[in-house]
Amino acid sequence: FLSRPEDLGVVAVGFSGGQGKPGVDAAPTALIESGLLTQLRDDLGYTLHGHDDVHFYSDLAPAQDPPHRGMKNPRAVSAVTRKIAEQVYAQAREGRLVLTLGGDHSIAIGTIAGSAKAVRERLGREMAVIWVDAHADINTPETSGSGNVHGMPVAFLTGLAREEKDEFFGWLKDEHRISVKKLVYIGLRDVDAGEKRILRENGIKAFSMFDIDRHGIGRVMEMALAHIGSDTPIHLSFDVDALDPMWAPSTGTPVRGGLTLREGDFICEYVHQTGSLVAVDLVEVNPTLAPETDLGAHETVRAGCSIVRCALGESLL
Ligand code: 5AB
Ligand code: MN
Ligand code: MN
Ligand code: MN
Repeated sequence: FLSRPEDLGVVAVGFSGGQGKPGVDAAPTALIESGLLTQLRDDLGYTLHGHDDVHFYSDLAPAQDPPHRGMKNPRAVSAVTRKIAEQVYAQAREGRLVLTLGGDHSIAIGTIAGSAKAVRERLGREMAVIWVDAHADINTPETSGSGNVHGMPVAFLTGLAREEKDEFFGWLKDEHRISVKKLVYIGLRDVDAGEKRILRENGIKAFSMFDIDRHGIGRVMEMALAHIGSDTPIHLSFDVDALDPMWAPSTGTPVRGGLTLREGDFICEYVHQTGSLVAVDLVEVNPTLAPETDLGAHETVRAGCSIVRCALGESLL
């Protein structure tokens, strides 16, 4: 699906407004300083575009941002994700694979909106999304207990949550949205009661940790891809908290009993191998949250780099 598969558009997003803990905005710099982009260029042979700065979007922060429908920082998250959608779209419409380094998971409102629009325009196709996460991130503003938008991106992207006003995600149009039929979850283990109802009522395909233990990750990936259908462009949105805290402790909402690093890498390798990947997000690395020692932060950044390299084809022979 890519006209320039050797070209990689990079969007580095230092944004944390979709949740309450500072530090997740420092992730792109930490990932880049640990050598990720150099490896993608020198070892994997990509030509990089748009990687010169990490964007903090401070000019988009409104003076006042009181809650709306219970959402925290709604204007800031809406304005920043709108800008990210433009940045991702600008890379994707060139036929490049797009890598976004977050940032909290609210940024996927922008990354998926931008790539879905570009895929529709370039290929006349609907894109699929593989969402790898401990959480389903499909709360509507009304079902959310926290008001944190990083727990809502999938609701906005599928149209299950909607808003009229541009300043509260009203800028999201049909061209940006994805179908619930083309969405697959992997790694779920901490899903809110309201979210379980949404998944059930909409028949959304989800592979929980239980399914991974039962079938093994190889069989789960076969089933996930069979659900999406072969020959469908794929956007992979990888929340580092899908990994067990043993591998990725430095994240805002860790949940025990997760994927091994090897299982996470396998998911990415498998998706890369389909040849259908059009965009990848890596989100929720928070290098300032280091349980016990800074070793935790270092390990989490290392795990994040491994996930991205595997998604971009490192381990294929
Ligand atoms: B993450 C929770 N469901 O809505 C909520 O890390 C957690 O992007 C959301 O997956 C976790 O606040 C969001 C309780
Ligand atoms: Mn999560
Ligand atoms: Mn998430
Ligand atoms: Mn390749």
